[in-house]
Amino acid sequence: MADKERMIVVSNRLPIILKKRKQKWSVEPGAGGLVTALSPVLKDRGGMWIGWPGTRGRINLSGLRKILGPISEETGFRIVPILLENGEIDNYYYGFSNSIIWPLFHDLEALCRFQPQYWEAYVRVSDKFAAVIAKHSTEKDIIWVNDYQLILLAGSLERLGVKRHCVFFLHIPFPSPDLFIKLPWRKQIIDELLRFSFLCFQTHRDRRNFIDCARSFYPACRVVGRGAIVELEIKGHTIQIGSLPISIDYKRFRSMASAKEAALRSREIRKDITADFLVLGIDRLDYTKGIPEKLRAFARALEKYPHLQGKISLFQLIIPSREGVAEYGALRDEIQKLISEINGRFSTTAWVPILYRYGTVDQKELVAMYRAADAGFVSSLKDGMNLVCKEYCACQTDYKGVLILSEFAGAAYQLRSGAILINPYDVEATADALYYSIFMKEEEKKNRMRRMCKSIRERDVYWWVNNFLRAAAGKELKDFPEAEL
Ligand code: GDG
Repeated sequence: MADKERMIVVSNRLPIILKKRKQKWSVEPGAGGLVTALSPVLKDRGGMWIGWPGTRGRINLSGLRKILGPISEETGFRIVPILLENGEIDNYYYGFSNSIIWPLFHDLEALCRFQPQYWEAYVRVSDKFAAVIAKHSTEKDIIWVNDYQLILLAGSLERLGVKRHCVFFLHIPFPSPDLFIKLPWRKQIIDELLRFSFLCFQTHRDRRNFIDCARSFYPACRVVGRGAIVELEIKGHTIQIGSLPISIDYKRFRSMASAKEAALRSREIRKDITADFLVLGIDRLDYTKGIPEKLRAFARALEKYPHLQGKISLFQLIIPSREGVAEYGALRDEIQKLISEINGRFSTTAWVPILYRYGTVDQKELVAMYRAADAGFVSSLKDGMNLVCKEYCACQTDYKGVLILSEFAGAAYQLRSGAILINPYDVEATADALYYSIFMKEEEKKNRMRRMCKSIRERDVYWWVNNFLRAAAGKELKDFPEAEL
């Protein structure tokens, strides 16, 4: 494959923010790490991004295309929307994707709702995506499919009789065979994933789980090679299977955090907070993020080490997410109840233990918050990677911040030499980790943070995109210190 082949990125959601005000639609480019990393590649090779704009209800497709035109000029690549009917949103998106695959792949099978109509919609929407991709692409393009909502896409294209070079990245974990086996459509999912020529996971653990699951159906399959990319000989053909940790635009976060504006704003934040030590939690509202576990551990630290009372506060920002799924509403209520119980128990006239905000902030404010915090606290019960912890490190311009990180986040392996790793289910040990992070010597804090920053800087999101595309093209990886990953 030549370097400059066109790239078609496909993901459930388009990297744009669509808003409707007074019956009029407006659109802005999204600001996520994936779009920042892929934009230069898409501009360079040419190509497009295909996905759902996140809209519900009746919307005029030609009107939407008109407002997407100028945005495509701004981003430098075309944006092609796929509209979903209400039933498809309920059964494919909230149903199969977020009430089956999401909980199961995060080891929470008790939350799965194995409804047959969810599977039917999942197949139908994949076929719908395939028809649009077939129309907009040629055999020479590379089709980069992202994430768990679109596992069937290579198969949908094949069934349409359309030959395409399809590669896949899974942003979430892949479960072990014991859990995966519960899925009624387990064999279909394995067979469909095996249709991609390159399949890539966040960590070695996820890749090993996938290979173990594939082996349970095809015991004669064989893994050749070792390291970040291996070959899997299975069902009479060979596919490449990788493990490459996604990352952030380190330089961008670092330079934003180093700016005067961020310094001023972070000082303002600290002035408003009476505690000496500020712990920061930033999570999407999701039961996989271990937010109640984090709050309980924080409360336990206050109880176990009473001299921390008045000295330490947790600022917890929660980003609204999947408000259409019942579990998420219940989780929000549980979190709010816990916060009010903890604050009710410990607050004084001069100090509030947990400061809480439900909503989003702009990226400048986010960076100022990262910079202002003495510790970042990530307590995921399971997480594909977790970018928040990498962003927190990138914003520690003085290297003085401490990262408390769940060992169940994909990032734990890469950051293990600097983070304080915790098991979020272990409330006592997590409370002790908090205590330890407060009283850690400055020199140790700096050494740990320097090690993490080095690793994130060397393996940023550009490194990830380049190596993903090199592997997809069958080339050697670049700047890959095997020993460290
Ligand atoms: C999935 C996987 C994997 C958050 N609040 C605001 C805001 N954010 C941004 C953060 C960060 C992103 O959202 C969250 O990313 P995470 O990786 O932490 O988590 P998921 O959303 O669950 O992502 C995960 C990821 O995909 C990538 O593969 O790492 O494991 O679950 O970038 O900065 N951004 C702004 N305002 C906010 O209020 N601007």
